[in-house]
Amino acid sequence: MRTQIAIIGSGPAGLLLGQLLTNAGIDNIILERTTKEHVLSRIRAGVLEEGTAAMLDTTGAGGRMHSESLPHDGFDITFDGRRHRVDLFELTGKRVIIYGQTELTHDLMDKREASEALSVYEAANVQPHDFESGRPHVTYEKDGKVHRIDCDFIAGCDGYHGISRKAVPEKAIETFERAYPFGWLGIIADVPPVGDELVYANHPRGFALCSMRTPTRSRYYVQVPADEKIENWSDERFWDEIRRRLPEGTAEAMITGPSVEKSIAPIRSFVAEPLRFGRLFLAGDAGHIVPPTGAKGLNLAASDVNYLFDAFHEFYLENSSDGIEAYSQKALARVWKAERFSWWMTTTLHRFPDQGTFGQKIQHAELDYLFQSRAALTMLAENYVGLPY
Ligand code: RFL
Ligand code: PHB
Repeated sequence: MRTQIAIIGSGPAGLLLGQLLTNAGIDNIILERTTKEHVLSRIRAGVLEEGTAAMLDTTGAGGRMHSESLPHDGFDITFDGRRHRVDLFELTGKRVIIYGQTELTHDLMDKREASEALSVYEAANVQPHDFESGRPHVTYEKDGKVHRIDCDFIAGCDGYHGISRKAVPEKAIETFERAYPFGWLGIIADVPPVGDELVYANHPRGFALCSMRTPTRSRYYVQVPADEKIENWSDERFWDEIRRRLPEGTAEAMITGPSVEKSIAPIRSFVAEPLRFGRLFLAGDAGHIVPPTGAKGLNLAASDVNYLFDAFHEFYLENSSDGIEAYSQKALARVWKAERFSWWMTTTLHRFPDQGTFGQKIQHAELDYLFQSRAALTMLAENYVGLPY
């Protein structure tokens, strides 16, 4: 088989890239390790930047997002028993959009099926080859046979645990990492959200977040130790804990119910440099991870894809390699700013075991300052709604 771009991974990065390429008449094949149902069963991001939503629109898959998403003009931060609003729209003229990653992925998969571009699910042992040469190819196994796809370029959109980054020789790649001493225990419940907007809580017992998917489906998180076991968390314990971390009025307004999903996500910051190795490109979680506190992971996958699609478009339709040469540098410049913001949100809102009383006082002063200074609050707001591409 031959294609122009072989895409590894059918998450948001791979699907967005695939659809933009297909719409531009650039041939591509997506290879996905698991099944469509498995990809859709993963509960992840909920907050889209306007730029990400605009990209979904550009692919032609934005219809359902327009009718079902919830635009948010702001969110709240609570500390010291008080609730403070961050008015994103007033501070930046922009809002964010609540639309689950599952829904976005679903819409892109439907669009891809309608366009008849090829996606191979349950492709085992996917392996990129010869990407440092002019003749890259990818092999995979399916139904007991080894298949080979010859291509011009390989897009590694296979997430943090994927094969693309691992296929790069160690001496060609540098990685930067920070692991945090906590995880997020998250649940989904079919109950109305506690309010119209998200609530991020800094509390002596640890961080908590009240989010949502729809007016009848809530998403809640609490900070737990990194080695915490999910079996220790009954629904009752979860609801009891999150209520304790919220101001009285908010806790009282919370409607509880049985969880339909419950899991613990590790929290880390990670960047690989560069993001291009000859004819192999990394995009999305394959190249970088952010802690979810700033809601940036999926949005960064989208901005990488924006640069990468432009690069391929320039190559095939304008006969120029400039975009390809510049991809890594352009994408990393935006990635590092989102890394900084996500690290800052995480540091400001979580309890750290080794923080001590000095650290707590500094954190408190930081939050106090934030709500006394329009400049400080604007810094938060313009990062949260998304920096320009
Ligand atoms: P994905 O979604 O991990 O998709 C990668 C795909 O590649 C496949 N794959 C392979 N395929 C073939 N061969 C291999 N060897 C393969 N190895 C892996 C996988 O099966 C998968 O289908 O990466 P992508 O596309 O880069 O998308 C990134 C986002 O998923 C991620 O950044 C976000 O979910 C992060 N995130 C959030 N981001 C936001 O922008 N806003 C949020 O509100 C937000 N909340 C979150 C989050 C992530 C969370 N978790 C669980 C880590 C909340 C949480 C709890
Ligand atoms: C979510 O709804 O899953 C969510 C929202 C905001 C975040 C992280 C996750 O910062």
